Amino acid sequence: MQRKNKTLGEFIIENQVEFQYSTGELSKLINAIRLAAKVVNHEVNKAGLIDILGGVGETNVQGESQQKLDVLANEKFIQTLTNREIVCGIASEEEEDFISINSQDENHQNKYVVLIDPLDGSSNIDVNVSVGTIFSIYRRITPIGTPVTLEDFLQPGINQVAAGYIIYGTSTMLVYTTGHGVNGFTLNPAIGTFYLSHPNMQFPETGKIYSVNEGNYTHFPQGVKDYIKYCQREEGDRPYTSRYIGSLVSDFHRNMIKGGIYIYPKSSVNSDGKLRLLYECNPMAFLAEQANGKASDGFRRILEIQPKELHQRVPFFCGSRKMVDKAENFMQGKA
Ligand code: AHM
Ligand code: MG
Repeated sequence: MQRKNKTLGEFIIENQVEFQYSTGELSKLINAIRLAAKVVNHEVNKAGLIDILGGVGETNVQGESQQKLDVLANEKFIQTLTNREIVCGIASEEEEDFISINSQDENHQNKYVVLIDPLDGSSNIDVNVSVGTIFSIYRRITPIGTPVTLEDFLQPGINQVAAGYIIYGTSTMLVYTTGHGVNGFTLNPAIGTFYLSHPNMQFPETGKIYSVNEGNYTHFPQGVKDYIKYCQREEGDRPYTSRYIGSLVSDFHRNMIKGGIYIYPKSSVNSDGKLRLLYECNPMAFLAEQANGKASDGFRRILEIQPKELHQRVPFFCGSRKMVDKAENFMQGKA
């Protein structure tokens, strides 16, 4: 039984003690993410007040126009993690290449690399709709004390040590896993403290919500079209409710609490879908599995995909286990 009013700081320390051989490095890293989350939260909250909205006239490596808060969030996370000398490398959705930290320093003993999507769903910022930050942590595979290489980042999702997201919503929450379940912490903005508000989060086995951008319906594979029709049919507990925010973190968070499925399939215009395996799908898949949910590309377990490049995209089906099973059956022509 969790004590009430437990803070994220207390939770991190308690859980570190539980791992006998823990050096505290991962705890320090999660603490650094907690700090960066508060800084970005502050910026996101004042977005409507000051003139920092709108594109900066640059496009990111995916060829999409960047908004100022994306840039800011990217800077804040990289700065916080770099200044605290807590990781040996960072890869960000907003950066073309990975960043090697203290790569010249032979005494540099940090063993973790972090992958981040600093501000996901950024098309929602200027309309005051929830956005999020997604992070994913791996142990490097090249020797400690040498510069990180691409292979340290191109690890399958099953190798993740921790993953989580921050949702800047009606409340700001930090939700994460270190492979021992999923816990959610809500920020009290008055004192800048995250409190454990959602211990041991679990996807309901099944649900009644489907989240997919139906505007792209004509471009979807037949399996997805058939699954959408299945969701809409009046039969059993259907029709389901359609809810799509267009902000992965928010759609995932709602579906985890209420039960549902999120789908971003491939289409005739995007052969691999839109979402990035390393920055979006792997961390969400790790969280989903830790919360009794499931994540797939329609055919394979997301966490077992061997990444080939940093900004690789992949179709994504994620949520309540039975719903993902059903959608997979449609994709595989078994329904
Ligand atoms: P982004 O990383 O450029 O913000 O894109 C990712 C977002 C997800 O949060 C969201 O689920 C999806 O893109 C929405 O895409 P679409 O507008 O094509 O439905
Ligand atoms: Mg994104």
